[in-house]
Amino acid sequence: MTQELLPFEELPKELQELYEDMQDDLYEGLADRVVEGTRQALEMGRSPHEILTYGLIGGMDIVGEDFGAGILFVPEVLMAAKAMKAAMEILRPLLTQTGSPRLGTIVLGTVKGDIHDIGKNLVGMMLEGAGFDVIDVGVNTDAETFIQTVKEHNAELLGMSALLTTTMPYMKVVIDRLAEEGLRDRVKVLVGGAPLSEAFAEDIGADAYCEDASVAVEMAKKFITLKKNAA
Ligand code: B1M
Repeated sequence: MTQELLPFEELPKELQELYEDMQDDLYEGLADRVVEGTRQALEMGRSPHEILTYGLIGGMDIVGEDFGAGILFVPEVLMAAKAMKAAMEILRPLLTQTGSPRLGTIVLGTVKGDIHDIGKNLVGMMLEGAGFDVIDVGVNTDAETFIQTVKEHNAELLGMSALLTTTMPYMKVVIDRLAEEGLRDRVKVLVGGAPLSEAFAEDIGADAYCEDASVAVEMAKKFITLKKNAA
């Protein structure tokens, strides 16, 4: 996932058309066709990273724009999300397969009030593939669940996702509870989600803002290496 991608315009014409068709099919919520396109791209030897970026996330970006503009509504976006998830299931084994030793444990969830989980799931798959044990606490997760799960699994890392401007402040509630429990020093907090920024992450006292799944993997590895070196 961290390898360089060819710019879209430099891909063979046939492949550009395949990804554009996948984007259209995702927009229309045609899960079977998006799955078929994903399989076809894999058969052509394309990487999961490229398929995700151009075929799936590219399509979901257009859905997001039209949703924001009032052209698409919740039922249509749900269909698109379902199609995206179906294709992600095809890529899951490729993204999670790892021969690397276990690096550490991360508790990962979408915060209270928020049910968006596509980005979180993708981050989870990538972390798993990089060698992390991922304890996924799901969506709409309150602070107590995050804290209890961190304790239960003795996790070194906590990852939170938020896609709404109304739910992102809840990340600070979780970080504050972590401090109250005396866990803040030993648990590194990674946050991500489309409306977040570096400045917001810093403001709420998170350890890292992860713009995408690759950055999440990079940051998680960095913190584990620092911890091992300090031991
Ligand atoms: Co929602 N929604 N939605 N939605 N939705 C957004 C977020 C929105 C921007 C759309 C828009 O208006 N343009 C808007 C938010 C506006 C705002 O707050 N500023 C919005 C809204 C308003 C809503 C509702 C309120 C709509 C309503 O009911 N009126 C409602 C809220 C429900 C709730 O949560 N309480 C709602 C509902 C839904 C659906 C259920 C229909 C569906 C979600 C289905 C699902 O997830 N199972 C949905 C979807 C699909 C979207 C958009 C279109 C796509 C999100 C997505 O999956 N992107 C979204 C528009 C957009 O984001 N442009 C939108 C693809 C995914 C791979 O990217 O999640 O950003 P992303 O994840 C990335 C990075 O952000 C990062 O890495 C990921 C991979 O690279 N990352 C992390 C994410 N989490 C991380 C955690 C980490 C690290 C990195 O931890 C370590």
